[in-house]
Amino acid sequence: MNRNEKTKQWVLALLFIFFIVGIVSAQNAMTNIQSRRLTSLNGEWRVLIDPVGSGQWQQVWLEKQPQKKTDFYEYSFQGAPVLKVPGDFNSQLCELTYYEGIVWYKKEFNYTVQMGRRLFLHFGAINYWADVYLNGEKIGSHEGGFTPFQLEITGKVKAGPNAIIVKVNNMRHKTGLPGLGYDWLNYGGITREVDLIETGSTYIEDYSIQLKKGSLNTVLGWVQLNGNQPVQNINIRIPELNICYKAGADKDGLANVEFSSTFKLWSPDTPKRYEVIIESETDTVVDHIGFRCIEVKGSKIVLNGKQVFLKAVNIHEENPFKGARAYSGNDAKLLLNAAKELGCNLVRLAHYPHNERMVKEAETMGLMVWSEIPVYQHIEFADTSVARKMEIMLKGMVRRDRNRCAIVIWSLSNETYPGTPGRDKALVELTKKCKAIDSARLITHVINTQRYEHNTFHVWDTLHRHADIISINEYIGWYIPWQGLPSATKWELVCPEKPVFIAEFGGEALSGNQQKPTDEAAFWTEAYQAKIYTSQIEMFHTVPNLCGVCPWLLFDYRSPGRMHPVYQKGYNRKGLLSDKGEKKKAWYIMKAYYKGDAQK
Ligand code: GCB
Repeated sequence: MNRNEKTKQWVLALLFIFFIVGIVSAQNAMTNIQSRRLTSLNGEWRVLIDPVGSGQWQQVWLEKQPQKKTDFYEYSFQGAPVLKVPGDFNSQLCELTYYEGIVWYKKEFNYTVQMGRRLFLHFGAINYWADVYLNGEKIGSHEGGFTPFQLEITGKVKAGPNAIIVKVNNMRHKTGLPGLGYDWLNYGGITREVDLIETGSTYIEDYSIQLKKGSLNTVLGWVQLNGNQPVQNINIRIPELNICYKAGADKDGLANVEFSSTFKLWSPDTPKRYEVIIESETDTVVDHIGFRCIEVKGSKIVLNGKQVFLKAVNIHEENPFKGARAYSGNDAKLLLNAAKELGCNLVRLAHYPHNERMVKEAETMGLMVWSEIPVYQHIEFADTSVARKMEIMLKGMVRRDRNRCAIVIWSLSNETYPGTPGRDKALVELTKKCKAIDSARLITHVINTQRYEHNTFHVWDTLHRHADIISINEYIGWYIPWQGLPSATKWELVCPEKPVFIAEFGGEALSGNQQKPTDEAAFWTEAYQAKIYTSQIEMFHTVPNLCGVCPWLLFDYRSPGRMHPVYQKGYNRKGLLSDKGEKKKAWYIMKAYYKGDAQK
């Protein structure tokens, strides 16, 4: 290798390191922030809309002010429009409806940190890239639209007003997660809460308190401290059960936890949670934790020792009535109440980790949760940065919700293609990593590449071998016509011993549309959609080891690629409910199936 080539390699290596550092420069967020000392920075933030990226060279984070009479700057937050945080920007200003680009956000705050205390700036989620500045200095960046991150700002806050400026960019990218193409509105902005969190010099960063895999009475977990006093006594108290478990954190701040008790187990019928108090010598965190055991035994899914059939529904993180990204407790109740009314016991939160309230509310209401990372369709698996991003997003998702017993399934990919270079290697590695950080939940990959010929499904993708459940998306009756009697469908499975979950099926209908003819797809009638559902239900009886089904989806939702001017108007109309909450015929069919016909 000549000198020039060597130099080139070094430059490339350095660029790669800078890139990776760019992705991870924000810190892992502490778990359970609701139990911390919080100061909310939600509310109105000033914004500059920057479609051509000129804020970067103008260095808007410096907020330069004219000094001389001849000075001027072509930006200013003074007099700038305001947007609500949390909230996507697309639904707040008409001119941003389909915007994908840069918006600069600014918020001022006053805060006094006592000596010896620490201060963190915590973002619930920003879609998609974020560069964060405090008082003119860049303090970190983050990539990924659906997981929380924090930045430590101890020692950086001054007396009087402090200014946070965030460059938010929701532009799609080939090596992003998701990548370039996806079937939902790319809501950008500071979409979840922003908080200042004050802690002592050593705080409880994270903990895992869940039943050991396969056990109904033994908790196996750990507590992780962060700070200059790692060696501490730890107590885990569950007052209702008279439990006071004592452990010791080691020089790395890690304490192992193992204790047994007789728990009233969490399930959809009895969503019991206990107050759990995690105490170190310098910090206390309170959580409400449920205990349950989820397993695959043979070809069955077993919850707390009993077989369970997953009566599920797909949900996007959108408030249908507002046409906006969902984030609040009320948004969560609206979506989850509808799932309950349908008769569900599980919600598939597609296609990215939804906000924390959604998961907590589901847990309170007695809904199992399927949580997933945005590894969706066309992903550049061969790009080394992508594997790293998948891992970061997986860890972010698990870290935030590992104590949420409602979550029974981690889904690591949706509709990826076996021919894509690097796919198998990347996803098999990811599966191993997921098992290593959480062995007590089920893992799946959703696949739609099965062949459907001569009324037979050939489910052949070998990625299924790495999953606990075979999850299949199929749109027979909509994208692909039936090839015979649904009740005579045949199956050939790559792993015939595993449970099979139909993770998506359905078709579109415009609510209220009773137009004729009702037997042609191109008229978007409720009758046509209803027929798909009755046929699918007939077909379900033919699926070997069927462990559950999950219609696509609960409500019609915004998807700019759906541009039929009469029937779609920018909406994916596969909802059982319209975006106004009207029940389509298919809703009643699915509800009746869940009430009676579905396996118990
Ligand atoms: C799928 C995708 C889902 C789409 C749906 C559809 O297979 O997983 O995100 O929106 O099909 O409506 O076509």
